[in-house]
This record gives sequence, C-alpha cells and structure tokens, in this order.
Amino acid sequence: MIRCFIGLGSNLDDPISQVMSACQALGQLPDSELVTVSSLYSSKPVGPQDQPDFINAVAMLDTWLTAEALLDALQAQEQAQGRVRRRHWGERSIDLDLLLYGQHTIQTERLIVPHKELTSRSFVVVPILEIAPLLALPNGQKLDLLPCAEDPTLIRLSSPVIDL
Ligand code: ROI
Repeated sequence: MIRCFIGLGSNLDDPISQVMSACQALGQLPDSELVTVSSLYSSKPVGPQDQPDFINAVAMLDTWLTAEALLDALQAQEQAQGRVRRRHWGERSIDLDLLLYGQHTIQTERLIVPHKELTSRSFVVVPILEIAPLLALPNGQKLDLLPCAEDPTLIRLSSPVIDL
C-alpha cells in the first residue's frame, strides 16, 4: 500500500464544486482508500494574472495502484469533469496532479514524482502540511512553511472538504 498526495486545482465552471466532485471520485477509486483531504484554499493564479483565482486542496490517498494506473485514473477523472485547458499556465476546470507516490522517485515521459513545483508553490505546501505536518520527501527534505506564511494571496476557506 502506497501513501500518495494528490493536488487538486480549479478556476473555471464553479471551482469549489469541481474540487469537491474530484474528491468524491478519489473516494471511489479501486484498490484505494481516501484517507483525508485538506481544507479548500483560494489562491491567486501562478501564471497569467488575467484569469480567475484558483480553488486548491490536497488529498491523501492510500493505494495499491501503480503510479501509472493512478495517473490514468486521475486523467480519466479530469476528462470526466470535462477538463478544459485553454492555454499554457492558464485557466482549467480541474487539474489533478500526482504530487507524491510514497517515497518513490519517478521520472518517465508521462510522470515526474515528486511533482517539480511541489516545494515552491504555497497552494501545494500549505495544504500538504495541514494534513501531513511531518511529511518528508524522498530526498529526506522537510517541507518549509515559512516562505508560504508570507504569501498573503493564499486563503483557507473551509474545514476539510468531505465526510470520510
Ligand atoms: N495557480 C494556482 N494558484 N493554483 C493552481 O492550481 C494552479 N495550477 C496551474 C497554474 C496555471 C500553473 N497556476 C495555478 O496549473
């Protein structure tokens, strides 16, 4: 059983509902158990600023699926939610990123884990630390909350998203 962290993000088509639907779908994945989900956060876009703010959250999932099978399932769910992606670093209806797959390091054409931007984006670091304060990355590094504390554009909106 591998403990994974999945980043959820949306800034189109009712973003809160998009993130909640995706969480519910994670709870239905085969051979997997959704352990917990962070609060919802509102964040200013990284990338072009002429797009709506994002809603972000992070889910913790225990799974027997391989990383590739999990990626397939995440991409299928993005399609099922009618993912629209209009431009590079632009607005999207739902984005599901495999951030961490246990302590594995993966570098293939399709998948880079840990996710490249994991440590640099407060909309990822803050929700991860909310649900896994002691998390260490495969290289032993701990996530650092301090730079994020200075990010005034990240706002916690709610208590955890779903009843497990
Ligand atoms: N910016 C924020 N705030 N949240 C995201 O989830 C997000 N996702 C992206 C880009 C467009 C890079 N910017 C983002 O893919």
